[in-house]
Amino acid sequence: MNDSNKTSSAYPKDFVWGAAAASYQVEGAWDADGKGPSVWDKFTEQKGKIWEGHHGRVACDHYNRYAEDVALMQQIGLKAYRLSVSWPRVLPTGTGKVNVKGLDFYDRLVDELMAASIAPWVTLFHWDFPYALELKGGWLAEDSPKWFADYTKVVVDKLSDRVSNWITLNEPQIFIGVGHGRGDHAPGMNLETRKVLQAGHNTLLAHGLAAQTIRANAVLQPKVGWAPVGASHYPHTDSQADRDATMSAMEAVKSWDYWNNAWWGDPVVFGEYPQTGLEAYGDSAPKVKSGDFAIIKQPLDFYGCNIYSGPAIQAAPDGKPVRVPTATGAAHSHFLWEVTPEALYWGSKFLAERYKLPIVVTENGLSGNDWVSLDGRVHDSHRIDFLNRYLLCLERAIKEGIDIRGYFQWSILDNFEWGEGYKHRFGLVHVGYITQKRTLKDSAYWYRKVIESNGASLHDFASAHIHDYSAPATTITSK
Ligand code: GCO
Repeated sequence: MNDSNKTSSAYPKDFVWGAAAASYQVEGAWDADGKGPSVWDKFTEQKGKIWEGHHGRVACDHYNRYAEDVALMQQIGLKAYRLSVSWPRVLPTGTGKVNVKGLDFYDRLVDELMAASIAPWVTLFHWDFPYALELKGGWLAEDSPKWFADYTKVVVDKLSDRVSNWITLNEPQIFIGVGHGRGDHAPGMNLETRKVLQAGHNTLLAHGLAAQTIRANAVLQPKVGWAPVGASHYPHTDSQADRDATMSAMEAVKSWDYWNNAWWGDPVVFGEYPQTGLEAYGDSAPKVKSGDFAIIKQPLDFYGCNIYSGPAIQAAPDGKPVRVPTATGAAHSHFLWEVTPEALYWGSKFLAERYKLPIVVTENGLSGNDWVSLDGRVHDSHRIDFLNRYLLCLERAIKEGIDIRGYFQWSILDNFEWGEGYKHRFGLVHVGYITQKRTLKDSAYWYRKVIESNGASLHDFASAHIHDYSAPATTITSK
């Protein structure tokens, strides 16, 4: 069944169709023009930490090629570009003297985006913490929230006459949980839960102070949000029991990890840690000073979410959520993340219902092993199908009245994927890391049509069998 020639979609007329990247992953110029080292510059120097010993010293050389990259964004027809600012490029030692040349790079980048009618969405922290401050305790230091607020003011003073969309932190679940708990992200710590959660508490204070700083100093009326990555799931069947179990799985806080929604989102929106989390973490819960939650809980204009994949959930006989094993032969990315478009619908629905804020999908995309074919094109048909399915599920949320404001495809460029180095390609644009040659992938041309049609072209080849796609092998259904 096709409903091609559909001329409209449920996407709102002013929907923000964007793409994202992050400073350490694309900029390179790791020590150019006065930039100070970040914890990722240091972590990638350590043998065995990064696949094939890769690092971000050059990356996509976006620091020097930003004008060419913005021209490609314009060719794709992006309405917005989500960039992040490198804290140590702006403040080489994290506090004190501003590096004017470093700040000027972002000034030029924002001007280039404005000239291309692409709205700059600025993430203040996407993991490249100043190494000089790491030596002073990093996120464990009691002063870290203040350090972050002072850095925020430097960026807001420079860019807020043109930038009005601000994201404070990207994925505290990862830079705290994986960087300070598991240790396979920078700064590479393996701390006990109590210390990990204390560092996490400081990042929540940093978020709150940054939000206050933006609102107190921005020239243009700011819209402030953040970009966490929580657990996203979808129900194995449409039964009420499975739906309820799915929602409770997305609310849960597990004592053995930090990858959840509520531990991070509740303080920011409700001004308290969730009871489920306090029970799960017990004595390891952070010390909260009086007044902390008044700082952390700041009014937000949107709730960002990075959603890629999330397993199916079914209700056990007692109603408790049980993860459904991945079906044999299920589709997955190069990262081996299962392709689960329904998770984008259910994850957005859960967050919108819990936090009653407009939702912005701040990241979603597919890692592939793309290459330039003999015809000079990059035929990433899997990414096109992936994005089409996810965006149809996002449209379902919009149709049901969920206030979804925007979508940032991860990523505009193939880039440095943290511990995996350059193994995975997420870009709409292929980057030849030796030649730095850019090639628009087929998905870039496809995304341009989606943007031009405001989502209508998603229906050009949609199938009625979208949900068969994730049906476990044992229950092939035919509708
Ligand atoms: C993250 C980060 C991005 C990643 C992307 C793919 O979510 O881990 O925000 O920097 O590169 O999500 O993993």
